[in-house]
Formats: sequence, C-alpha cells, structure tokens
Amino acid sequence: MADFSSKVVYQIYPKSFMDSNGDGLGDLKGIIQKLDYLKNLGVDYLWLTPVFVSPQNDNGYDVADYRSIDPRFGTMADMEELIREADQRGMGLMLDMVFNHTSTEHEWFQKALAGEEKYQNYYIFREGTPDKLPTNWQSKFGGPAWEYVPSLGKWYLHLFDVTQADLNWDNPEVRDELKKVILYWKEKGVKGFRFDVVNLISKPERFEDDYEGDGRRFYTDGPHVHEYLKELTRDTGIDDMITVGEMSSTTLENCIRYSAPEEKELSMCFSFHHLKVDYKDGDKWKLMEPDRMALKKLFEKWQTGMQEGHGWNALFWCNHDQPRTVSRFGDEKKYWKESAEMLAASIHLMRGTPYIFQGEELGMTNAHYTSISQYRDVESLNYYKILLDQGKTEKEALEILAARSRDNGRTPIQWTEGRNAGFTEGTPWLEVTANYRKINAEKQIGDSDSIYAFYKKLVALRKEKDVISRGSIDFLEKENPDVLAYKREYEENELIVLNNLTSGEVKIQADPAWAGYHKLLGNYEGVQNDGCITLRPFETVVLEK
Ligand code: TEU
Repeated sequence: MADFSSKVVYQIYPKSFMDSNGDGLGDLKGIIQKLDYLKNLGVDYLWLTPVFVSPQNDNGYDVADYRSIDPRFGTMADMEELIREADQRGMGLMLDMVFNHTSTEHEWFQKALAGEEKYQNYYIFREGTPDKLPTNWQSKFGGPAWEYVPSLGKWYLHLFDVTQADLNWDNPEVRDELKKVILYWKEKGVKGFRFDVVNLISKPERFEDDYEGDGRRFYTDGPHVHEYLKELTRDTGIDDMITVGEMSSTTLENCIRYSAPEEKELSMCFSFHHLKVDYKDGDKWKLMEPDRMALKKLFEKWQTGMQEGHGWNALFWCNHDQPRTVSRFGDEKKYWKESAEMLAASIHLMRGTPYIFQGEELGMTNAHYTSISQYRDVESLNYYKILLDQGKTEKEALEILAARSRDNGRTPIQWTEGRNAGFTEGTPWLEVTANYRKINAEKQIGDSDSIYAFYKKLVALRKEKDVISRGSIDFLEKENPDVLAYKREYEENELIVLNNLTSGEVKIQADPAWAGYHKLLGNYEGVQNDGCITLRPFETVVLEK
C-alpha cells in the first residue's frame, strides 16, 4: 500500500461547485474552469461526489448507472477532459463509489422488480406480507428500512432512502459486477476512490429485530466486511491507489483493520465520532453546544489508537453531509477568520491525510435558511416532517434544520461578490448563502492574510515537513477542555500545536524548552509567552523546535 501522508485531498460537490452553462447546477466543465484555483491551493487529489446517471433523489448517491455521466453534469468527454486537465496540473481524480446500494432505477433493480430471480439475488429481498416488516430496523433517513413490493410479495432492504436499495454483497456476482466498475474507471485514468458507507456492505446472516437501537449494530462493520474489502482491492489491483472508506458508526478496532497497510483493504478511513459531540443523547436532531472535552478525547483516542495500530485517518471537519465547521465549532460572527483558521490548523497538523471540503478554505458558513422551501436535501425534508409529527413547532423544526441540515454544506461556492456569487448565470438549484459579498474567493485569493492563504500555507507545510506528514503524535493539556494541544515528533524535529477552542483567552503553562522554539505558524501576531502562554480567542500557535 502506498503512503499518502504528504497528500491533501479536496472534495468537490459538483452540483454546487461551478455552473458553466447557466442551468443553475454545477457541472464538470465548471470544475475544469476552476482547476487553476485548485492547483494554486496546492492540493493533490480531487474527490468528486457522484456524477453518475441518477434520479438524484439523494443527489447522486442513488446511482442508476455506474458507467455513465449524468447529463446534468456533462458528458463522458467532459469527464475524460477533466481527468486529463487535472492530471496535467499534477492532481489526480478520485471518484465516489456508492456500492452499498443502487438506485431503484438501476437496471439490476428493475430486472429484480420484473421478477428475474438472478437480480433479486443482487439485493436483499425477504418474502412476507404487507402487514409485517421483516425487522424493525430504521432507515438512516427516517422511517422503516424495508419497503414492500406487492407484485412480488416481498420486502427489500434500504438503509437509506426508499429509492436506494441495499446490494447483496454475499452474492459473488454482485462483487464481480462492482469490481468491473472499478476497473472501468481505473482504465479511464482515475487515480483513487472514495467508498460510500462501505462498512455497511456486509449484512448479518440472520435478520432480527433490534430492541436496543435502529438495527445498526447488526450490519455495521458486518461479518464479512474485511474479507470483501480485501477481495475488492486485490482483484482490482487498487492497493497502490488512494482509497478512502466512509465508515458509519464504526469502531477504532475495525478502522485499524480497514486502513493498516498490511491488511491491504483501504488507504484510510473517515470516521464520524468527533462530529457527534454536539448531538444531545447522540441524536442529530437534538441540539446541544459542542462538548469540547468529548471532542478532545475522541481526537486523542483516534489519533493515538490509529498510530498504535498502524491505521491511517482521513482528517476532516466538513463534507457534503455536515454543517460548516466555522458555524459549528467556531464563531462565524465575531471571530470568523480566527476560528476558521484555528479549526484548519487543528486538524491539518495531525497524523493523517487532510481533506478540504469545497468552500471550507474560504471560511464559508452555514446557509441560515428560514423557510422549509429553501431546503432540497431528502434527509432534511424527511426529518422536518418527523420533527413536526413529534410535536415541534415549525419554528423549532426550522431552527434544528438551520443547525443540522446537510444543505448547510451544499450551498453554491462563493466565487465573487457578483450575482449568485459568480456560481451561475441562471437560478441556483440551492440558494446562495447571503454573506457572499463578504465571503468569496475573489476577495481572498490575492490576500496573503486570508483564510484561503492560511489553508494554502497548511497544504505547503505538509509537503515541506516530514514532522507533519510522518511524525508521531502525543497529546498535551489533556485535561483542559479549552485547548486542543499536541506534539509531533520526527527524528530530531518537533512541533508543538496549541489551539484555543474558545472565544475567551486561555492561559496554559509553557514547557520551559519552548522558549527556544520559533513560531512556525499562527493566526495572530507574535506569541504571548511569559512562562505561561496566553492564547487569544480561537488562537492557534505552532512552535517548531
Ligand atoms: O453518507 C452516509 C451517512 O451515514 C450520512 O449521510 C448520514 O446519513 C447523515 O449524516 C445522517 O445524518 C453517505 C453519503 O455521504 C451521503 O451523502 C449519502 O446520502 C449516504 O451515504 C447514502 O448514500
């Protein structure tokens, strides 16, 4: 397995990145127009969320044909051009493989519905009657995880939307079909893959009701998942390519196995525990201020645990399913720039491969929508209804969505202060966030003191310094909930990274040795060190030995 420790990945959500033809949806040609912007940032890989033919009920995560480009995004020729043009700029393309499920519009599912047994075995069908669900499992988007097909007298499993039917990985024909998809894109020059919810692919042998939860304990990190991943990697020869698995509700032990090089499964894992520290009672739809101590403990557990087990973390705050980090863990009003930069440094200097989600490098914020008509995401629309059914008022439900909706991360990229933030000449599919005149790329690119410039510095530093890419990590200030601090070491080199997670000043005891260190990076002038270091609001200070 290759080493991706000095690489940085940039995630593109094509629908919201750049629209080249005025239809209000971003497209592949739009991405090509912005490749120089990405090259200037210095990133190595571009991960594109799905652009395959799809009814778009879940914005492309409902794939109807893994080998064709959805015309909304462009053509295969556009994709080939994008691969070539990115390549010429030293950036590799990563595609999103949604292999846990297909759209119900996929040819396989359609044949299954038409009664072909071969294709029914591609999915998880259970005989039954409409009055009795096979199990009480819940879909991750709300409601039961099973749907009845009267014409067949069978139920099918969908862990996500009702139009996303789960594939049966226990069927070797399914595994072979999916391998062919990988080989097809590899042939086209794609340099890596992201595997959607890949730790959910192996379902249990027996299906039983869950009296403790929503069913996830039965199919998460399931019985054959490691075996299937090894087989996929081996048979497609992708062991030297960058591969990242999205791991839903996973464990450290499993992620070590998924990503330790000797296992030859994946190069790294996304895990989400650190992004649940503001879920009250573990429920995404119950609001709570982030628990900073819990956040610190999780980073410590995953960083040191993966280090000990030779696993490898994907480092991230943001993606297309998450609210914007500056709105969530920072202060987008009073300390917008300071907190965006501190949050960036706090994860980019950890052990792992950092991911930048489009717009994060500009400090883009949550959408602040105030009406349900502004939302597009299937999960948000489902939960809006569920919240109202639970007795919440419209105002309360909208407040929850404003904090938690996946659309917060999906608003169009703010390129300029012009119309529609320069994203489209037409009507954007999802409203642009109102602050685009203040927050946009045009303003930041030329400014050496911008959030964008700060991200650019972080990307460059990872390439210059082995201590960042390869160093060991050890946590400091472990009992202090306000400061996320760690030490990185590699041979004679050492970095001390101090992050104030709060909007107040925080004092910490300085190690006398640090007096001889110099400041490598920070988001304020100087360092306030008189034996104690006083960190200013959301300050990040990086000291180098
Ligand atoms: O996400 C998996 C996933 O578990 C989250 O989307 C989760 O459902 C959400 O945060 C719940 O609050 C992946 C993709 O990233 C997502 O966009 C897809 O909708 C999902 O899989 C299904 O393919």
